[in-house]
Amino acid sequence: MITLGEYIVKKQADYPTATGELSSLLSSIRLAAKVVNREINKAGLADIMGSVGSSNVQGEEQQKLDVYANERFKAALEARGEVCGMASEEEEDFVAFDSALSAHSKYVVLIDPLDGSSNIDVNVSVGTIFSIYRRVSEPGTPVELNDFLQPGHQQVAAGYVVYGSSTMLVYTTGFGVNGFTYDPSIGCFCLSHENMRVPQEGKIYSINEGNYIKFPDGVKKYLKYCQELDEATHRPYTARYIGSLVSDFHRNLLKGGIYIYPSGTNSPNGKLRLLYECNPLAFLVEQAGGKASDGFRRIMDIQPTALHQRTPYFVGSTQMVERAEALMAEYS
Ligand code: AHM
Ligand code: MG
Repeated sequence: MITLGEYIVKKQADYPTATGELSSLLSSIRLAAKVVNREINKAGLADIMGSVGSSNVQGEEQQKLDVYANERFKAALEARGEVCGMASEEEEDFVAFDSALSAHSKYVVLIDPLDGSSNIDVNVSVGTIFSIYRRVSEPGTPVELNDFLQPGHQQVAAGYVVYGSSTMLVYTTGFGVNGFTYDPSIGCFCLSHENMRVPQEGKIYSINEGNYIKFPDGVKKYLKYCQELDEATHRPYTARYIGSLVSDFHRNLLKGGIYIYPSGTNSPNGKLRLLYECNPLAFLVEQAGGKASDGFRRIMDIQPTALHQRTPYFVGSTQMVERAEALMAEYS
């Protein structure tokens, strides 16, 4: 059995020039994930469910656990000084860590501390999504907005934690994707899914079909394709939508499938955030052999212009995403 801590150290040893900063940063995320996991497991018992009565920068109601997870990850990232700043879905501006140690760090972290948090009250899986970049400004100077507005292909590492029927941490540093399942009896994440690969073709499609009337024609055509009868291609496909991105993504990564959050008539860029949700999962899916697109172009090639920017999102098995893109090109 290999624990996540051992795995991080082992991988660092493969790179003699590595300074250990990234390893230490990943260890901080691992620690915060355990603390957040403990709280989520208690939801329903302690007074930690429900809303705090305030909204985040996107005007969405903040749940108590959103705020808690944001504070825990922020504290863990700041404590050891391996990160010079953090941007979070829950905060309007990026946060600069200004201790002497932090200011000289070369990494920034972008995070959705608790994705799908509206599902907590009903005991459905939620997740944390994180993304790590090397800063572009000079270490030692204050961190800048430009350090956070980098295209996804510049990511150094990315991952997610899914707090589900078991809790898992899945991450990549650009050399494949590995998954670790949390064993609460020993308090460790243990390597359970080595070198994860997403099937090129799948049978699951995940989309909030209640919004059908608002979808672009290309998406409507793709949904029709998914629902047609054709034995050779195993259609009709199966619809699965948890409404918790990390869980939907995780299932499709393991089984093969496509997740779509398209534009809508009132939301030209869809709902999901490029920096906190789409880019990190795009890095993971590409590392696993899959694809992530906004319907027309590679997600990780989009140059961000704002911290909380949204984008339509098509992610999963390569052949499924490519078919959806072809229909988008033809009809949308
Ligand atoms: P959140 O970051 O506010 O939790 O929103 C993101 C979530 C995703 O987890 C999920 O896939 C999506 O919103 C569901 O949206 P909808 O309810 O519109 O289908
Ligand atoms: Mg989210």
